[in-house]
Amino acid sequence: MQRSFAFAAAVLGASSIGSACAADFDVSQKNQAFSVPTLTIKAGDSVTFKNDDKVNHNVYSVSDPKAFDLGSEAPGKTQKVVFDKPGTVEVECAMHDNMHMKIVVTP
Ligand SMILES: [Cu+2]
Repeated sequence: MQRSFAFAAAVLGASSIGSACAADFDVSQKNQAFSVPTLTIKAGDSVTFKNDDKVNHNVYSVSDPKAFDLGSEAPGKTQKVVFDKPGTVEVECAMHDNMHMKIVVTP
């Protein structure tokens, strides 16, 4: 067990070490705001972004540890993003300038 894990980690790289005990966190968008201003997670964890609003949102980030763009997301939709590198990820919405949150990814 121990040996096969070490082997897999060596072959697949650092991101697989994180995902071996990865957690998933929920962040929703409601009333044109993110449900939390800041979220601290570990490398390898994922965040499921849910549009709990009556309007579309377009969640994205241009931050170095994890740049992503979920595109225009309709009410009720969810999308999961894996954060495999440590660092601070500033998350925004392309449609609403006031929407902003921070995801701190620890090693
Ligand atoms: Cu929005």
